[in-house]
Amino acid sequence: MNAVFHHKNSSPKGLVLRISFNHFSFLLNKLVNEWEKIVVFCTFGFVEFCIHQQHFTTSTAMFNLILFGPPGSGKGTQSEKLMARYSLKHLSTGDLLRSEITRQTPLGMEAKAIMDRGELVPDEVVIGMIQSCMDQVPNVPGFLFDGFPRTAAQAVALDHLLQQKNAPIGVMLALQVGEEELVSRLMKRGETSGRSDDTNEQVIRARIAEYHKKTTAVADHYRQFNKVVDIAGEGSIDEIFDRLCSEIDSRK
Ligand code: B4P
Repeated sequence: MNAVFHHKNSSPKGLVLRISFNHFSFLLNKLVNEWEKIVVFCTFGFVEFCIHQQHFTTSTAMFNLILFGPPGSGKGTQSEKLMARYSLKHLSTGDLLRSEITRQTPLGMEAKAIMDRGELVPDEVVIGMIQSCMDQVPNVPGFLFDGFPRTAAQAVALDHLLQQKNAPIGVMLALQVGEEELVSRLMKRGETSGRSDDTNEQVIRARIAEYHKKTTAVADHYRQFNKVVDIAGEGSIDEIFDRLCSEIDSRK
């Protein structure tokens, strides 16, 4: 500022011009110094904009649906009926993992130990399985994701996979069922299913706790795009199916 006061043009008008010029140079200098931060900021902004655009752009080619809910909420049961009605390609990570277990693959053996503790299989394993299944069926009317995504990282990965197809998630239907009802359904299924993760009440409760800890974040992710619809998941299987269908029909 000293330079301003000792400058030969020290009339009030000159002073104002000088101060403005100095202020402008200061800002320009700061801008040049901080250009790297600005480029990074703009890049992140652009990526975020693209993800938001993806969620608000409706594709006429595909309809993708996530059936969401805690273990035992009826995702598998309702998926069977939904894929029959809407000809969607059903992708269940639970079924894919159980098929690996049955075939006794190394992945299946590793997954079984994790599933028997009621924990989630690592993200990279399930994301890889889903990606390879999606690649195998390029021309389908849409996907019905059952039990996937189950973590925030899986949701972001799914968004990326669907972005490549220019076909975002149409809706997430979230089945709401009370904890005691979930435990009772899974214990009952355990009597006949042969599923080792259904026979022990402690494991079932651990799965429900894992859902609250890691999986509810997935609904928060899609809620920001206004894509989540809660569905009452107690009642007869057909009643719940009708509730699901009326939500889908209002969006297709
Ligand atoms: P999943 O196979 O996804 O199965 P689930 O959550 O146990 O059951 P679902 O909700 O499909 O219930 P269902 O219709 O069968 O997961 C199993 C395990 O795999 C996980 O714990 C995890 O370890 C692993 N896993 C899967 N996906 C993963 C991922 N993305 N990331 C990491 N790990 C993953 O219904 C249950 C029972 O209720 C059935 O017996 C059914 O007959 C009954 N039922 C259904 N609807 C009913 C109704 N309306 N009234 C009464 N009973 C009903």
